[in-house]
Amino acid sequence: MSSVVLINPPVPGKKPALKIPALGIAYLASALRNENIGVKIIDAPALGLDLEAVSKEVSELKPELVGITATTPLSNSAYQLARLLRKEVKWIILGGSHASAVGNKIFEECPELDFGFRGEAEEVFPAFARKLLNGEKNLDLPGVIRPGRESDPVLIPELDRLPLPAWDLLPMSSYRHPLSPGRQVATMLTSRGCPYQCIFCDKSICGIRFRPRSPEHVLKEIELLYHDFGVRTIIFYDDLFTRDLERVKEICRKILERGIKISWKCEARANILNASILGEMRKAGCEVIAFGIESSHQKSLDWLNKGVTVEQIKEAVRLTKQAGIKVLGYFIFGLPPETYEEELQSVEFAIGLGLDYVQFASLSPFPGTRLYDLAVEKGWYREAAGPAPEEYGERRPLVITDYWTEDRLQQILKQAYRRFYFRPGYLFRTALRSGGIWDLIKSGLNLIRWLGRSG
Ligand code: B12
Ligand code: SF4
Repeated sequence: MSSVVLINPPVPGKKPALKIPALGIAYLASALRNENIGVKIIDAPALGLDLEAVSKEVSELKPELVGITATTPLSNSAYQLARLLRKEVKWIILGGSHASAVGNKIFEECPELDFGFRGEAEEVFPAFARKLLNGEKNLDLPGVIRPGRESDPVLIPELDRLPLPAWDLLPMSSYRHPLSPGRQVATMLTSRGCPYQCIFCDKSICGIRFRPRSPEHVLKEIELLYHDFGVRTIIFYDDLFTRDLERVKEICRKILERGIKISWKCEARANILNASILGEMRKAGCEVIAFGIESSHQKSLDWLNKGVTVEQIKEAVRLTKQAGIKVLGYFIFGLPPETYEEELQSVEFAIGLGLDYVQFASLSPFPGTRLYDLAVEKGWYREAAGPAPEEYGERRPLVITDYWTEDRLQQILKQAYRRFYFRPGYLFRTALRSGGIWDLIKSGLNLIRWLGRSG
């Protein structure tokens, strides 16, 4: 019997093309286990479980405490689960980016919850769970919220003191990433936090201070994944992997030195890279870098407070491609400073830059962002499945203005995807790269399905 079950709730809608580890609850499971608290993880999206199947599994495990993680788009799914489990579980706690962003509001949205948690929980949650299981009364620890009690999000200052995620409790063989078909994939965070202030970014969990793990601590995890779990592709989801280029260089050097043959992807900002580090990254297995390009118009980059210029984007993409690394560009549509025609110019810009992949998404004011406050103030805030990836849940916030109606957004996204991906030259190059037309049909369609739906 496990005292605690941690759940990544089901994603409603279609089968997700992307299945990646629920890293946050894997960290928590590891911390609980270090304190000898029995714990199991149910990663419902990875296992393809729906709400009923998760509820059945929980009934069999009979935990006293259930912890659910949720982003805002998944909060409805988490709430439905809490309702289903209410009768059979003694305590239910919600953590993750939604609870961190909205705090006490989660209890209005879902009275079935007993507690919530704001921020990073590896250090507090085991102590909290222990107190709860021991029947103690004073449970008001930092980050813990309950109806009527608010708390500030907790940030862990020193990441090297955290245990590695409990990889052995995750359904590793279920994970896959369309950019690496057929390979065992894992995700990692080698740092947390980012000092930039893009208006659409939710800082309520990782905060604005860049907190790196040391290269040695990072390598410990890479080696574990490589040797013990057969991982051959790692996706680094750090907010700002390239904040400290000396650290990146050291990580690359150690990967090579230890003979680890992995391919990896990271996210980067266009104003930070240079040719020399890109060369080191390529040698160490970096295959794809994703840049938040957002728009080809400087007025929009400024409006989004990106802190990047169009010239820097062009240069970063040129250098990355020159280093032999593929480029994925994220773009945002439905930007109030832009017209439909200007957004089409961003698509031509993406084509002109020779991007290998793009993801186009609608502008979304998530709680916890400056954009959210602005959207509420201007009356632009709407919640809808809308022109958004249905696999990301039904609670997607949108910016809807007199000009950027849902229909117009829908139309631009469709047109943009068609224009970028269904070019004969692009399809031909992708077919060559993926080993021929049949491989493209097998793996490439999955890729296009993912690119067309996420972001
Ligand atoms: C990796 C990632 C993804 C992956 C998801 C992988 C997965 N299976 O989880 C992919 C690419 C699919 C993705 C998609 C999306 N993402 Co995303 N993503 C991230 C990213 C970069 C890292 C998440 C992560 O692994 N963090 C590391 C772990 C350690 O943190 P954690 O999961 O939050 O868990 C900690 C705490 O939250 C807490 N905790 C978590 N769960 C629980 C549960 C309990 C019981 C307790 C006590 C504590 C607790 O303790 C954990 C350990 O410290 C974050 C940014 C960030 N810095 O967190 C954005 C982020 C979570 N994503 C975000 C968004 C908006 C999206 C999308 C809508 C895409 C988009 N931009 O339009 C979709 C929605 C997906 C969905 N279904 O929810 C926002 C969420 C904002 C919000 N208010 O919800 C974030 C915060 C980005 C941002 N800064 O704005 N994402
Ligand atoms: S979007 Fe990226 S660069 Fe901008 S603030 Fe968030 S993490 Fe930092």
